Parts: sequence; C-alpha cells; structure tokens
Amino acid sequence: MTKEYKNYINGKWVASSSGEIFENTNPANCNEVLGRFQKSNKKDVDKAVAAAHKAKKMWRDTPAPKRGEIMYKVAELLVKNKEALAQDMTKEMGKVIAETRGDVQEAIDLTYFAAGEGRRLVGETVPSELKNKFAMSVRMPLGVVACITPWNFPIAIPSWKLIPALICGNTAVIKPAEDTPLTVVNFMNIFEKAGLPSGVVNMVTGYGPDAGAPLVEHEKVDMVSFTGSTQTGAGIASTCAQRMKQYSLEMGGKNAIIIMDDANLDLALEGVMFGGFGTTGQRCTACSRVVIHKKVAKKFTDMLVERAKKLKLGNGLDEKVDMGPLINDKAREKVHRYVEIGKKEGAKLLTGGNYANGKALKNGWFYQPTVFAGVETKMRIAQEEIFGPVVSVLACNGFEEAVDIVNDSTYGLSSAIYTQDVNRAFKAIEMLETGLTYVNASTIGAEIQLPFGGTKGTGNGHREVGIAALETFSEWKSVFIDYSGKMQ
Ligand code: TXE
Repeated sequence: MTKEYKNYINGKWVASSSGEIFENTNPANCNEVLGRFQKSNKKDVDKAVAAAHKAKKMWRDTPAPKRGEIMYKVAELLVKNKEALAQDMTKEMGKVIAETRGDVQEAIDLTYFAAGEGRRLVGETVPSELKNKFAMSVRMPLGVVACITPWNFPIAIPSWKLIPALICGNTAVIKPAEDTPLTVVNFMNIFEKAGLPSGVVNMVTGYGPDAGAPLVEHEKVDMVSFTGSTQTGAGIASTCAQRMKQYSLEMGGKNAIIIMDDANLDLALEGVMFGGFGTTGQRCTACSRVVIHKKVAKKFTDMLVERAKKLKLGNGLDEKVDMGPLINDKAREKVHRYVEIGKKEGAKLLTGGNYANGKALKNGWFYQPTVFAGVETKMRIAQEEIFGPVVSVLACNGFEEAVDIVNDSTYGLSSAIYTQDVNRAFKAIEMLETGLTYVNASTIGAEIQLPFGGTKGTGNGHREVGIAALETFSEWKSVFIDYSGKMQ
C-alpha cells in the first residue's frame, strides 16, 4: 500500500478536512506512484493560518539568537539526511542525483548562513538632530508569511523562503508544488526534529486553486512569497495589491549566454551544456539563448550539436545518466509545442525536437536535447520561457549587438558572457539588464551569500538569499529615544 502523508499544522500531522487525496508519481516512470497526499482546501488553509497566527507572538518574542540556534539544528539535520532527501527528490522530480544533492546543499548553505543572522539582524544607529536624543532602526517581522513554491528546486526554494522568514521572526505556512510534496514533507520532519515550536511552520499540500489561492487571499496572511509561472504570479500580485499585503515574486527568465569571437569555445561549450540541459532545462536561470559572434557561430554550433547528441537520458538515480525527464506530461507538451512553433517561425532544427523514445525511456516524460540555429530575436522561441531542454542559437556581428539581443526580453534574471577581453567583460556587467551576470561561467549556479532575483518581468524587485532576503522578510522600525528629560 502506498504511504499516505498528512498536512503539518500546529506541530501535528493531520488529514485534510475533505479526506480527499492526490498522488505524486515518478516522472522517469510515470506509472510509479510514490505517495498519497492531502488534497487540502480552504478549511485546511484556515487551520494552518490560525496556527501560524497563534504562534506569532511567541516566535517574535523568542530572542533571534535562539531562533538561530534552532535553524542551526535544522542545517545539521539537513546534512545528516542529505542523501535520503536527494534520493526522494530525484524520484519525485526527475533531475539527476548529482543535481538533487546540489539542491539539498543549497538548503544547507542557506540555513547555516541565515542561522548566523540570528546573532546579527543588524540595524543602524545614526546621529540625531537633537542633543540627548538617540536614533536607531530595528528589523521587525512582517507576521504570517505564505510560501508558494514550485517543483524545480523542491527543497532549495522552500528553504530560501522559510529560513530567512523564520529568522526574521515571522511564522509561516507553505503550500508546496503538487508534483513535489514529498520533499517538503521531509523538510517538515526536519523542522519537527530540530525542535521548532508548534505552529511556527505549517504545511498544507494540494493544488494551486484549491489550497494556494485561499492562502494568498487569507486576511491573516501578511506577506506572500511566490516562485512559479508569470501567469500565477500576476494573479497573486493583484490579489495582494487589493488586500494591501506585501509580496515577493520570482517568475523565471529567458536567459542568454553571449559568446564572443575571442572566447575559449571549450569552456563556453561546458557553460551552454550545463545551463541549457542541466535540470532538463527546467531552471529559472536556464540558458535558453546563445548569442554568438558570426565568426565562431558555425564552429561552436557543430560542437554543441555533437555534445547534445551524446547526452545520456534516463532515470536520474543512475549516476551515469546526464539528463532526466521533464516534470510531467503538461510540461512535455508545452516544450513540444514550442519546438513546432520554432520550426514554423523558420528556425533551423539541428538536433532533437521530439519525444525521446528509447526503450528504457518509454514510460517517462523524456524529451530529446534540442538545438535550434538561425533563431532571430523576434521569434517566440527567443522570447518566451520554454522550460525544457531547448537551446536557441542567435548569431550577431559584435558585442553591442549581442548585448541588445540579450536585453530584448521582458525577463531579466540571468546572463553570461564568454570573452578573454577584460574591458568587454566589465562593460557587459554594466550593460546587461539582469539580476545575475556571469563572466566565463554559465547562467546558473547561485551562491546563497549574494542576492538572487531578476529585473523587469522576472519579479517585483525583491531578492532572495544573502542579506537581501532579510529586506524581503522584515520591515524597518525607526526608534527615537529622548533622554533630555525636557517637556516637548
Ligand atoms: O507553475 P505554477 P507550473 C514556469 C515555467 C513552467 C510554467 C508552468 O515556464 O513551464 O511556469 O509551471 C501554485 N494561487 N515556472 O504550472 O502554476 C502551484 O500549486 C496560488 C518557472 O508548475 O505557477 C505551485 O505550488 N498558488 C518557475 C506554484 O503555484 C497557485 C518554476 C507554481 O505553479 C495558484 C515553476 C493560484 N491560483 C514554473 N495556481 C521558476 N521561476 O523557476 C498555482 N499555484
């Protein structure tokens, strides 16, 4: 019998009020059911928010260094359970085991980093305009934070939201993606073992419209932190705006690597392979456009196609597999639809472009690594997020044109440039309109001590991880202490 997992509310594992269940499956073998989860609705959300609301005062009054100590225990338990977490994650999400280990490692790094913030949470003291008056700023929690998370980083993204939110003194309710609830159930187990007081973190599993929407709308939710599609993010923004709630959004990208004619092409090839086909192209920072100088375009494209053809697809638990499946049928249909659009728009399909139908792959949501050349910036495949293993190559005549092509996007998450020219590299850093820029490295690979997030349509200006996350999950109070003893 497949195991049933409950919601985590007020420190207890509880069934959904409707008794309804949904299942998650292994995308590398879609017949394999992994677990049964609570299909939560508004009533369950109400209970979870009530628990978080009740715990608000106690947690706010817990000294921040003490909150940090609990987070330190969470980090240690993540370390201890790293392999088991990664294995479960590969089973439910599909990406290869080396990458799911990396996903857990990001959660570990962030949790250690944020735990230390419990002893800092630095404010400012500034000189007052008056004698015998003291002026300072202190960080205040926002209250109850709702975290709505996607399936592509099943533990890293939940940790990026929950841990900084908790360190700042907020309580939280998380609604994980319906494709990857197991990893977040495992994460809740870790919070419980670490001794986090009841009600500080709560989890309801279920679908977006049933469980996510009532969470966003709930009057006792003070802030919403969301990562996912632009469409859902826009809906959340308008709900929050109408209810005067704070919100932070991260909604993907159309990231590009520029390759100049002086670039080390072998190095650039590694970057494009890793950025384009890592996590089967399902990273918000995935490299989906390569903007390359005409002089080296043909040579590089041949190298890229040769390598793409050699990628080994399969079950991500096999250490020799390079690329796992897409997350679900809907995602695979979306990728294929874009490939058909690309062909109609006149782009040249060099390799891939279809469902992978190797013998061992027939039951999974696998898609062939795909490369298009002759892509132009106005084409939909150069503008819209495909979220799959599809790399589009766009040729350019020089640096300025390359930068214009990269910036011709409604998104602004990540960009990269491969060049040996240091002056050009620094100019690119200044000119590229993205929240992240890499020089001689791929568009992917966040480090948790620096802010993560994008410009333009990628988000709403908030940043995750690093010290910047504290800005997202707290607000400033200015304090004035008059010790003159004088009447005003
Ligand atoms: O996203 P959704 P999906 C992009 C990517 C992908 C596309 C669709 O292009 O192909 O989005 O993915 C919850 N109120 N990204 O369908 O629907 C939902 O349950 C409240 C990029 O998975 O946005 C899940 O927990 N919540 C991205 C979360 O929102 C709602 C990562 C994300 O699901 C809701 C994922 C509602 N009305 C997808 N509807 C990135 N930035 O990395 C859904 N949800």
